Parts: sequence; C-alpha cells; structure tokens
Amino acid sequence: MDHDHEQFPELSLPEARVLIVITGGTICMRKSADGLVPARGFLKAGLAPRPVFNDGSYPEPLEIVTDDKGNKKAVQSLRTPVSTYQRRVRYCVLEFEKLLDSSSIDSTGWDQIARTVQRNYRLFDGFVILHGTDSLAYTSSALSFMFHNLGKPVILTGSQAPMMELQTDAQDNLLNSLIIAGHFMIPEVCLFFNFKLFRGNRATKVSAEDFDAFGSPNLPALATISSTRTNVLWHRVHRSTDLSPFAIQTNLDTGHVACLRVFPGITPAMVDAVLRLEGLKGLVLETFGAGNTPGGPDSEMTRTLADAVKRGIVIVNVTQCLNGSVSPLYAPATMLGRAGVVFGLDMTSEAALTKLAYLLALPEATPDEVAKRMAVSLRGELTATTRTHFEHPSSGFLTPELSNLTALGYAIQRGDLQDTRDIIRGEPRWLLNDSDYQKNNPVHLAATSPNVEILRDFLAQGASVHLRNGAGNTPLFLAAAAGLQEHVRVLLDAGAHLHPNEISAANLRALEGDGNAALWELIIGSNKLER
Ligand code: ASN
Repeated sequence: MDHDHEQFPELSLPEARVLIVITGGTICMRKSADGLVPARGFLKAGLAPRPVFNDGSYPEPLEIVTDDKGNKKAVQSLRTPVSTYQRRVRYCVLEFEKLLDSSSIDSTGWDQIARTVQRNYRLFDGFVILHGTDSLAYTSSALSFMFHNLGKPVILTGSQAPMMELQTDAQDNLLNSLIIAGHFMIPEVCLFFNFKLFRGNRATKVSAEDFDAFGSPNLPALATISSTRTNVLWHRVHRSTDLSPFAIQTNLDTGHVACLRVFPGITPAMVDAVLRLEGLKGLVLETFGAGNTPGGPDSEMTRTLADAVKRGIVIVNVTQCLNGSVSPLYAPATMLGRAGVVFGLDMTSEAALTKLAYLLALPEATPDEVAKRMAVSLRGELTATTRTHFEHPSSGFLTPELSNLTALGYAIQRGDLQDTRDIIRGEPRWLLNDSDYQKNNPVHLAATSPNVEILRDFLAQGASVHLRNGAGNTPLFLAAAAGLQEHVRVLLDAGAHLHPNEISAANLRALEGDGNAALWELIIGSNKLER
C-alpha cells in the first residue's frame, strides 16, 4: 500500500530511481547440502526486512521492468530512508532466471546484463548489478567496453559473505552502491567494494577471503565513503565526449582470445603451441616486470612472437606485476614492441582480455586496427604514458581550482561561447557535477542559453544530459519549457530523455498548450523509443 504524505512527510523530497539486477554470487547465496548456492527471492528475504533498505512506504503502483529478452514484469519497489543528501532511493529488483556462481559467468551473462540495462535505461537514474566476486572484474571490464556513451552510473558489487550471514559485507556493499547510483551521476561502469568505488576496468580481485577483496592498482578509487559523506573525486571520472545516445555492443569474441602467463623455463615451443590454437586471433601475454619475456631480445622466443604477429594474431603485452606499466625500458620489451607486440601499458589482464574480445568482434576489425586501438584508452582503462628512460618525477603542482561558476553562469546567459571557454580553460571536470544554489549545473543553464553552441560545447566536453536540478528537472525539460527547438534537438541527439518523474508534467504541458505543444510531443514520443 502507498502511505500518504502525512505519515511519511519525507515523501515530498525528490527520490532517485535505481534498478538492481541480480546475476547471482555469494551475496544472494544460502546454504545447501552441496555448499553455498545462489537463491531467488532476494528483495523479500534480504531487503524488505531491513530498515536501511525499506522505509515501510511500499510505493505504488508496481514497477514495470523489462528483462533482457524484452519480457515485461511487474515488480514491487522499495524506498530507503532519507539520505544525508535529502533524497530517498526508490529501487526494484530484477533477478535473472538462472542465478550463477560468477565462476560460470561468461559473455552470455555479459550480454544479458547489457541488454537489461539498455531496455530499462530511460526509467532509472542508475543501475546496481549484483554479481559474484570471482569473475566480477572481468564482467565490469567487459561491460565498460560494451557500453557506448554511457551517461548513468552502472555499479557492480557483490560480497564475500552472504547477506543472510550475521557477519557480512553484503549490506554495506549493496547499500553504498545503491546510494552512489541514486545520488551521483558518474557515467561509468564501476565496481564497489569495501567502501571504495573503482573504475570497473581498473579493478582486480586481490583477496579470496578478506572483505577488502578488490584493488585498483593503477588508478586510485573514484569515490570513497567516510562516516559522514561520499567523497567523489570528480576529476578522475571518465566521461564520454561523443555526442550520441547510449548504445550497447554485444557478442564479444571471447572464443578466439587467450591469456598466457610467462614463467622462468617457459619454452618458445609452449608459446608457439598456444599461438597456433585453432582460430586464435588475440593473445594477452602476461610478462615479467616492465614487459620482458625470457630469452632476451634476439631469441627464439621473440621470433616466435614476431611470427605470430605476422600471421595476424594480435599480441598484447601486460605485466604480471600488480602495479605499473609495460614500456620499452629494457631491451626484451623493446624488441617485442618492434616485432609488433602491443604495449598494453598499465591495463589489467581482465581489461586487456575483454577489450581484445570487444575490438575483435567489431565489424571493421583488422589485426592492425585492433592492435592500434589496444594501445589507446577507450574507456579510461589505461594510462597513456610510456616510460622510456629513468627519471624522477618533477615536483607536482595542483591545477588551479576553477571556482568561477557565477561568471560562467553570466557568460552562458549572454551566450558568449568564447568567455565560457576561457573560464573553463580545458578543465571541464566540474561540468560534470558542480551546481549553483538551485542545483543548476552549467548544462542546465546552457539548455536555455541564447547560444546553442555553448550547449554543444559542454556536451562535447562530457557534460551529463541526465543531471537533475533542485526542482528535479533535466536540461531537456528546461529547453522544451523555454521553447528552444534546436537546443532540444542537440540534447536528444546526445541521448537525453525525460526523467520518469517529468513525464506527467510534460504530458500536462502538451495538453494544456504552453505554446510549445509540438516540442513536448516530440520529446514525449522519443521517450517511448527503445523499450
Ligand atoms: N564464488 C562466488 C562467486 O563469484 C564468490 C563470491 O561472490 N564472493 O559467485
């Protein structure tokens, strides 16, 4: 039943909407005669009885969610109590038909997750994917490549102990993921574990039993949780700067890639045997230190690898070390580079393998093209600097803090593109989240600027089309309300859509005729696409 606002005064506060997708993993496991196995009914058994996950308001009506095959289901949603940010998170749960231990999740499961997010994309502010920890970093890496122009947070999490255990990390991991997904427009595939939010394609499992099970050795956390707040390091957040809507790529070519770890004593014949596996198109080679293989620069090993590159196999050199990058620092690695082996820089093996499978599956994939793209950052998965000689870092300096949001606001209102550029000065990080006292982000202001080029410019710098201001409105809503056709077009082309909570207001305006009925109908119509 939906209780009234008197009994729940906080119901008038804005609420965020999050979809939790359950794939399996320890978090939802229960004991069986054969050991722990995933069990269905997580919302009822694991969430509804816990006050932090359920304020007791039981929102109505039921939520209609769509599974990966396009089947619609009516499910109960729940609300969290009010957060420190004066918002509640309303969420519902979509459980996969077959829940899996993540050791059995492969590209079929990745496709299923990607399609589920896509089908429900317009209805939610963010997504939390519950998944086992064993292959979690592979899935978060794969999804980061499968999602093009992601504009909303997709947070993967799980736990080392089941939710139903007395001492468990499940509650903290899920609750914090839910809060981040519902409050912070971080447009990335992330992995949350033990109070830290990592970029999904930078994370790796570092412990089989500790609650602190994941690390991100080459990129510090994107956000951390303290007792009082969530601290998002906005300058680290990666944004798509491609002005087109969210889309997914499925069918990664995992059947034709492999991973091989070199070890002292490995022979060229062993490596050759792997490189001659039928149908093999790509190999991730886990090498020693900064990218070295046994045998040295002028050896049978280097020739074996060079021959395979000539046959069209893409070989990517990544280090076995937990942190640091491969580079042409030592002769063996330099020779591999000259032979056409790609420097995978500081990519994790998980990222390198899934990226290879992703690139090989693209229609235009040629070995040269794949090799070229393996060495550049597509989703922030690598740091594009290569060390070629020894040097100590120069003393660091802080980029000047950009604080002149008011000046920017005036420049936007005047329509002065050059001024907005001068103020931002190539430091667009706060276009992502900073806002004025009415919680208008620069992109909200640009949505009604007399100069549409400012809006285009902000979007090209990664500004989010999904942020909502203090009144709960998206830039698209503001542009339509102002009757600005071209602004609406630019936003729609960049993947903007109305938030579900704006739809009834938009319908009303279309009916009542605020002079912009055609514009409202256009955006209401475009909202219905895709599902
Ligand atoms: N085997 C479990 C899984 O990956 C481990 C976990 O979730 N902690 O599904």
